[in-house]
Amino acid sequence: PQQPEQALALLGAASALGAPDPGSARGPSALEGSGLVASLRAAGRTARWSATLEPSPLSDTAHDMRTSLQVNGAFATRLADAIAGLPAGEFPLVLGGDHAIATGTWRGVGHRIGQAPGLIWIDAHLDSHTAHTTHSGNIHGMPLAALLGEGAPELTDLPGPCLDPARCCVVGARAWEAEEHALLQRLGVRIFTMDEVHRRGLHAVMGDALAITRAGGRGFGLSLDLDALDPGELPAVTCPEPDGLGVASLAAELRRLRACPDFVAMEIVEYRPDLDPDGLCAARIVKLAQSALGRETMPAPSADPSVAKVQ
Ligand code: NNH
Ligand code: MN
Ligand code: MN
Ligand code: MN
Repeated sequence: PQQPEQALALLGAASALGAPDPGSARGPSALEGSGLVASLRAAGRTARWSATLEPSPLSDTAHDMRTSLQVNGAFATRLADAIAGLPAGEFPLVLGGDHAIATGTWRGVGHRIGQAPGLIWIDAHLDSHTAHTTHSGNIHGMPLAALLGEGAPELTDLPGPCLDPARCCVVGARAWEAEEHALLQRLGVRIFTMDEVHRRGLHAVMGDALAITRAGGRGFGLSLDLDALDPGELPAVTCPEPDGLGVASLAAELRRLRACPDFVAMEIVEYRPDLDPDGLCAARIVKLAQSALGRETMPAPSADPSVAKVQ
């Protein structure tokens, strides 16, 4: 099982530099405020909020593509360095921010474990545009391509290895443009669409996703874009897409990650607290994090007051 003695190191990545709306930059502070650390402790884990990275104040003057690539690449580099620099025994849980931060997260994780991790990318979208194919101009539509070494050098010249397409997959996809789909097909990245989830069930699909990304046992991670979930249950995201995953069914599948000793890092992105006035989405996000990262078996009641205190 996932080493329960491994402490969780939560790392905020407060950047919305890749998105069309600034709202996701407040994601880390909102999740911190909603008790994410305490909830993970209540689920049996040692956890600490290690830091929150903020973009340089000069960054929001980004208007043209070159500047956008530069400021997003600079932020991703700082994030990769921060992850690579975490103490060896800790498990990084990165909280976005928009999905462009993933460009830094997984290079930093690769640097940390000394090889490219496998990666499950749960998302309504494919995030595999380059600066040449993007329709929107938004960098959060590009991070998976960048992690695979495709696209502008600002997003690919980072510390740590690029991902191996044979050990990556996308789960929950239902909205994409032709060019990014063609890129993933050419590279051989397995795409589990929502249609396939409906046809085969999420359990079977996640079983395949785990087999692909865990092949070789060299470590794998999960990048969870919250827009993969159905907007009926999780509307507080920048790009909601109808017909998504249910919170309860995804939570049930994420519990399988607890049993994986080679699960090395997780990130959760695209939360928009400005669209979540009552905190309902935040509570669902906490539940998803607890499902993936909670201790496999709850510890027996203990006389130790520091353990008894957490509920
Ligand atoms: N494919 C679209 C674009 O490139 C949407 C990307 N938006 C996301 N990705 N939220 O996960 O702009
Ligand atoms: Mn995404
Ligand atoms: Mn998405
Ligand atoms: Mn459907």
